[in-house]
This record gives sequence, structure tokens and C-alpha cells, in this order.
Amino acid sequence: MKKYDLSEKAILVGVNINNRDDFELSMQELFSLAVACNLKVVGRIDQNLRSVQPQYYVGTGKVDEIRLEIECHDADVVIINHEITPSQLRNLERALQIKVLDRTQLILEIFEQRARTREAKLQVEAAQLKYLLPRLIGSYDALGRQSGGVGTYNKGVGEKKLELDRRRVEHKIVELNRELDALSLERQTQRNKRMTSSLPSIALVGYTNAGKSTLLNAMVECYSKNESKKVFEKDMLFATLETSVRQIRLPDRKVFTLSDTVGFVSELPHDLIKAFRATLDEVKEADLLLHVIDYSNPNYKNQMQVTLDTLKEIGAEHVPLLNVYNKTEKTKHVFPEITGESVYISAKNRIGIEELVSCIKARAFKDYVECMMKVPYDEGKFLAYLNENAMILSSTYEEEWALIKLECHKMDFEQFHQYVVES
Ligand SMILES: Nc1nc2c(ncn2[C@@H]2O[C@H](COP(=O)(O)OP(=O)(O)OP(=O)(O)O)[C@@H](O)[C@H]2O)c(=O)[nH]1
Ligand SMILES: [Mg+2]
Repeated sequence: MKKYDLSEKAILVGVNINNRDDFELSMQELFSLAVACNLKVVGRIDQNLRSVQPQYYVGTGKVDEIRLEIECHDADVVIINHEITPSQLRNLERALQIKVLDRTQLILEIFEQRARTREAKLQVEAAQLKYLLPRLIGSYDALGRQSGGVGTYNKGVGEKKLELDRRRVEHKIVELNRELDALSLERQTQRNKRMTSSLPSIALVGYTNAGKSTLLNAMVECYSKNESKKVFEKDMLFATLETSVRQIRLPDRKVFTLSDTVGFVSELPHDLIKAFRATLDEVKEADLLLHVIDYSNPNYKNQMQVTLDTLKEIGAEHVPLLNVYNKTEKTKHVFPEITGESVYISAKNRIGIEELVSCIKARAFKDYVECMMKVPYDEGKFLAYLNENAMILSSTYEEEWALIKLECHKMDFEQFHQYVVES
């Protein structure tokens, strides 16, 4: 697919159906998506309609207006604020004589530009091909159906080529999915390894640009010796595409894993969500989700709903959720504050991190018990296990055994009950 650079000029086109109050915000978001795709936005055309028009998405008169706008700015691409049908795309490209991208394609483009790991690249490619499949026909219009004729053996050149290509694309999708399944299995093995170490796993989820990566970095800065473990954060939609997992060790030696994940956006292409299912398994299998919200965004409520809907779509609606209202310093809300299932913080200014941690502890470590164990020195393996899997609070060494005050998972407590001297 064609790449874009800042020298390419884009015109945004949006239909406001029935005067939606969030129309302006959604056009602003389209602007940010275009910028994230490295395009320079030079113009914008809106139209109020009761429903989108079947032929061109906009009304016929608007098509002329868009054409004028293109000429006026010497634009290279038109971006539509919806997913349009294959025939609307074809009609618009023919009428305007330039490239037309819809919202879905734009998001796919951004993902393609950002994908770094093999898995992310394959996931994006699979989603792109699925998007392409019903749209293949447009590219072969020029070849036409010259031969006309009767029966399938007498198809036009264009049709035959199209069928061949369609089969090739379908085959490629199957191949990609096979490779993705293999990678997903690998990921599952890694996750299983992590899970047997019984550390609680916590995942950051939320709308794109809410501050998930900034919060992960804040936690790493506060609770990890190794600052090189920081991840990429930026004021740009879809800064993060790959899941990163970090170990966080709290001062009381409680340890958990924290994963940063890809952000969500309204109308995130369905195939893209499906393609990213392996990466998002991290979310589905977490013990706790931190729903990071850009509280300073006037559209934050809508964004929260999009996140909840997307979580449902990936099958993660059962995982306990803590609302983390971020960027609170930009609002009038007094913070840091904890209320019920919500905590108000500023990840960038590292304010409210301790409050957040206390909320995490109350939820992720509720199955932990404090006890005293007496472990003979010849049980070296068990001591090593405790070091790895329990929070050692203090230890005293006597002649034949160590007396260890610790906090461990309820399951470990029951399994190793013979060592417990006090609880
Ligand atoms: N004012 C303010 N800005 C913040 C805060 N937290 C994060 N940001 C900014 O918000 C922007 C996005 O932050 P990221 O951490 O990259 O957001 P993200 O949720 O990881 O975004 P994606 O990876 O794109 O989904 C950056 O410019 C951050 O500096 C905050 O508490 N206050
Ligand atoms: Mg991020």
C-alpha cells in the first residue's frame, strides 16, 4: 500500500447524520488520525444529512464542492469520516480522480506504519486484506467486460484477473492466519509460564492517547530500578501497537506484571480487532484492568463507552475493572482522590500513583494471606520458591530452620500448610 508523508495534502469530508452532538469531536478525531498517518490536512467539507447518500456518501452537489476544494489546495487524498461501501469508494474515486481513504483504511494505514514486530505486521496485513477483498473490483474496472459473452468460460479479461486475484488474496489471508495462530501459541506458552509464577497480572486499557504508556512509565520510574524499561509515549493517536509487559515490585515486595496495550478508538475496524486478538489476550486473561481515561477530554464519556464496548468484543468484560481518571490536573477536579471503583491521577506529573497502587493492592492481592513459616534449611528448593513467589516480610535464621514472615497466595498457603507456624 502507498505510504504518506507530510507533503501529501488531505481534505476531510464528513456527513453529520441528524445533527449528532459529537460530530465536531469526531471530525477533530479524524484530523488527529490524519496527522497520525503523516498527512497534512488542508481542507474540510461537512454536510448535514438525514442519512448518507448511497451513491457518493455525500450528495451529488457536494461532490462538486469537494472537487473545487481539491483543485484549490492541490490536494492528494480525500478522507471520509465513515467506513464507506465499496461502490461509494469506487464512485467517489472516479468522480474526484484522486485517492479516497475512508476512516477504516486510514486507521489501517496508521497501524501499518507503526507495526514493528512480526506479529503486529502480520495482524495488520491480515486486516488490510480482509478489507481489500470486497473492494478488489474497483481496480479492474478499466479492463471492463469487453468479451461479454455467455457462460463462465467466456469472462472478460478484467473479471478473470479479478477472480484470480481474489483467490490469491483469500489464500494469503489463510496463510497469514496460520502463521498468526503459531505466534499466538508461542505467546500463550510465555503467558502460561508467567501465570504459573502466580504473579497477579494487570493490564492497562483505554482509548488511544489517554495516557496508558505514560502511566506504565510512571510505575516503572517509581517501582523499578531499571528505567530503561520505559515504553514509548507520545501525543499521537496509536503511539502503542505492541503489548509490553513489565514487572512492578512495590516497596512491600508485592510483585505484579503490568501490560501496556494498543489503544481503542471509535469505529475501530472489526477485522483489526479480530486480527489483534492474540495481542489482546493479555487483556482477556488479566486479573485486573486499569481503564485509563483522559478525563480532560470533553468526549471522555463516549470514549469510556467505546472502551467498554471493545472490551466486550474481545471477550474481556468479565475482568474486574478500575477506572483511572488521568490528566486530572487539566480539570477542576480536586485530586488525587479515590472514590469507589475510581481513582483520579495525573500520570504525567506522577500525582496519585500511590493512591492508585493502594487500589491495585486492595484488588489484585486480596487472595494473599500473611503468615509465619518455619522452613528447614535442607528445603532449599522450597525457600527458592518462596523467594520467587511470595512477599518475604522478614526472616530470622535459627540453627536448623529459617523463620519467615511472609505474604503468599491463598493457594500456596493451603498447599504448604505443613510449614505454617502462625497465621
Ligand atoms: N496533561 C497531561 N498529559 C498527559 C498525562 N498523561 C499522559 N499525558 C500525555 O498524553 C499523551 C499521550 O500519552 P500516552 O501515554 O502515549 O497515551 P497512550 O494511552 O499510551 O496512547 P496510545 O498508545 O496511542 O493508545 C502524551 O503527550 C502524554 O504526555 C497527564 O496526566 N496530564
Ligand atoms: Mg501508548
